[in-house]
This record gives sequence, structure tokens and C-alpha cells, in this order.
Amino acid sequence: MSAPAVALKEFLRQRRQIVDARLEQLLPAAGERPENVHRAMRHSVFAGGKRIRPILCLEAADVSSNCGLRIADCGFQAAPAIRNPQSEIRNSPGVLDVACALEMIHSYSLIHDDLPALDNDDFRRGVPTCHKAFGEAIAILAGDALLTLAFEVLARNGPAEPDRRLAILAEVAHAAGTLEGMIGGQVVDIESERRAVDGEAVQYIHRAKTAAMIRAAVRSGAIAGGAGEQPLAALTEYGARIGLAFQIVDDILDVESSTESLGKTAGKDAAQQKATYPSVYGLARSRELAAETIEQAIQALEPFGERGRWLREIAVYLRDRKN
Ligand code: GRG
Repeated sequence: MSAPAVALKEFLRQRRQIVDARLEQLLPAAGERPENVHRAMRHSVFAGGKRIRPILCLEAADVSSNCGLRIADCGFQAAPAIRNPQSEIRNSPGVLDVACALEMIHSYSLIHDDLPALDNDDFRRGVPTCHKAFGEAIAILAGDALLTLAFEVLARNGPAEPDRRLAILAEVAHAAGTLEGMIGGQVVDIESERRAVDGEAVQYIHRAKTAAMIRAAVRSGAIAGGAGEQPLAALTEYGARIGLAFQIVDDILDVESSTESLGKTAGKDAAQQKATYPSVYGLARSRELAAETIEQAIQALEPFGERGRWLREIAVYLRDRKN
């Protein structure tokens, strides 16, 4: 592995550790009543995801920060857990909790996506899906609970500045919704199964289902960090591009990778006759489109110069990832 790849691996590992430690504090304890739903929430959140959305949020905040905020200085260990509403705002870890809320919403979407009524999957992140481990009713409720907790965390623990906190709430809610958002994309995805779709339709699905939340992760971090109009526009472009490329690569991996390396059932898109980039453009052209889209994302970072280093490296990592 080349030197920069090693450095990025370490960067991602450290960021994951910070996010996981805070998620541990924010999620209700497994022994807290009603235990079953809390265990189910933890089963899915701590099954070992890449934490890409929170990491993007943290890094976008770092590059945008006009007050030299660094994640290392955010003092999250001293911050109270969510159940302490009186004191948490003053000690808020701000952007870190925004990042964790994004991961909660992502985990909710995976739990619901895996349900028998949707993708009907048995494995996710290398472990049994939530409904396989806890039953369908608890899995639905665990997903609902993660979505709800995410908005409580955003409302209580977002950035101290009320305008930034509100802007992030609106940003995330919209991206998770039906208008060019995650649920909208998922609906069109389901409705496109076994139908002939064109490039415009598959791009809509990917933009809404996957890219909207990734773009929102980058934008939320930028807003938390106080980005001005131009940096926010550049980061929005970056987020939208890597978000689209992320799902194109996901489609390619579904064709090329094994169930073991993906941690979820490979080859499902073809089995369910899903609208994907490989089904519309073929594998070779899909690879080219993913690479071109990542290149556009990297170009959007130019104004940040050296400060954009990790975001650039993350874009390349997302292009080359194997799971
Ligand atoms: C409300 C019943 C109901 C369902 C909603 C919203 C939804 C279902 C599904 C969202 C669709 C979805 C799961 C989009 C994301 C697709 C995707 C690429 C997931 C994998 O993300 P990674 O690779 O996963 O970041 P890890 O495991 O690393 O976190």
C-alpha cells in the first residue's frame, strides 16, 4: 500500500473511533427499558459500518471552520449524554453530534431497507440483519427509534449558534425525505424493479436515495463550521458528486464482489432486476462514469488547496473501495 493510503487508513480509523465513542454515549444503554429495542438499535449501529457520512461531516466542518475548530479539541468526552437536557447545550460537542445523528439515520435506513417488504436481506455489515436477529416488529421500531433519536440529538446538541442548528435540522430532514431525498429515491428504486429504465431515471434514484444524505452530511458539517457562501457551494458540489459516485461504485461492487467481502448479499441487484448503472450503461462505462464523477468532486475542492487534502483522499478511497 502506498504511503498516502496508509495515512488515510489511519485518519479514517481515528475518526471512526471518535464517532463510535460518541455514539456509545448517545444511544440508550442496552439494559435500559425497553431493552429489546435498545439492543436492536445497538446491534445495527455497532455492526461495523465505515462511518463515511459522519467522517465527511466532521471533515467538512474542519475545512470550513472560521475559528480553527479541530475535532481533537471538541472535548466530546466531557459532554453529557442526551438524557441530560439541562446542561448539554453549553457543553455541546456540536458537530460531532451532528455527525452521529447522520449515522443514526443511515443505520435506520439500512434496517428498513433490509426488511422483508423491501430488500429482504439476511445479512448486513457481516452480521444478521436487524429483523433476523430481533424480529420484524422490533426492527421496524428500532429503525423508527434511530430516526427519532437523530432529530432529538440535532435539536438539542447541534452547533451552539441557533441559525446553524436550525439550518442543519432542515438540511437533514429534507435529505432524508421524499423530495429529491432518501425515501423518494427508495420509492422510485422499488417502482423501477423489472422495468426498462434510462440514464436519467437511474441518476435520479442514485441522487435521491444515496447522494442526498451524503451531500447533506458534507453540507451539515460545512454549516456547523460556519462556511461562507462560496465554500458552502464548493462543498455542496463535492458532496453531490461523491454521493452519486458512491452509489455507482455500490452497484459495481454488487456485481463484482463476494457476499463475504461486502458483508451483505452480493448479486441482489441483478436478481431483483434493479435499476443500476451497470444495468443501464454496462460495467466498463459505469467504472468510467464513477471515475469521472470523482474527478469532478476533486475539482470542486480546488479553492481549499492543501486544507482539502483529506476530502480529496476520501473521494479517491470511495472510488477504489472494495466494500
Ligand atoms: C421507511 C419502510 C421504510 C423504508 C425506508 C429510506 C430507506 C428505506 C432506504 C434507503 C435506501 C438506502 C439504504 C440507501 C443507502 C444505500 C447504500 C449505498 C448503503 C450502504 O452504505 P455504506 O456502504 O454502508 O456506507 P456501511 O455499512 O459502511 O455504513
